[in-house]
Amino acid sequence: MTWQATVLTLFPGMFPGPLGTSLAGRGLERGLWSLEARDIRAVATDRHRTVDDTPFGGGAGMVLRPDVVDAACAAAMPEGDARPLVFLTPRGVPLRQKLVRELAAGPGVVLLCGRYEGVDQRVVEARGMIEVSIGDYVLSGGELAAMVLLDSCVRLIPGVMGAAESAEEESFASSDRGSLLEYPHYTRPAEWHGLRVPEVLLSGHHAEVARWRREQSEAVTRERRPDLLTEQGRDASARAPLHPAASPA
Ligand code: 6GU
Repeated sequence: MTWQATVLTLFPGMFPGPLGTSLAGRGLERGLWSLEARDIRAVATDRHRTVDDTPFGGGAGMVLRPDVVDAACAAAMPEGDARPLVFLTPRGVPLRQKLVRELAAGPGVVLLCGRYEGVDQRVVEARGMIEVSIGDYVLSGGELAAMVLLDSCVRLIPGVMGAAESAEEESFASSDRGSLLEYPHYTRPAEWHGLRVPEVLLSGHHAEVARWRREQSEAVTRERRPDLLTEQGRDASARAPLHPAASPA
């Protein structure tokens, strides 16, 4: 019944971290979801608890060994565990609200956090891992990305969000890439340092407010995220080749 998150990491002390506070933390305390951070190093068998080795073919950095990662997965997932296994890596498919909704609707997730240069690709494929990235920038490990993914899922679990916070109306809410960025928000005072709140919001004309907000949403989306307005942009991740080098020019 409880949505179960297991994180496989070399730095279990990073969890729950920020997920232990705010909405997610309250949901955790109330048993609406669970979080287990497991140390990958705990399954290493040799004297030095080795988890990584140098990359075949040469190059910088270290690669997590497939036997160690496989043992960590096996130890974390009981026989018949139906939870998807997600590997956080900048090589992954971009995280979108559609995937977040799908993961949140299931039994939970097992998250593998990469460190060093990466994880041996054989265990990634043998375990059928979904490779996910949270954006086009490089983090020093998958742990912060795992927290981002978990936060985005947990807020969709029934009961986690209070009445005050609505999961609806927000940017990407209705159909993720088919939606618009949010309109700007204002509260009291109506004048601050000589700056007035847009008069239409004080008018009490609900239809005009709705129209102004829609126009603002369209304008900011056109300015910042024109890709969200075109079918091409919406479908870009679906059509993105898994192996760019092999795609036609
Ligand atoms: Cl999932 N991991 C790392 N290390 N860097 C990232 C990322 C993930 N997503 C964006 N950058």
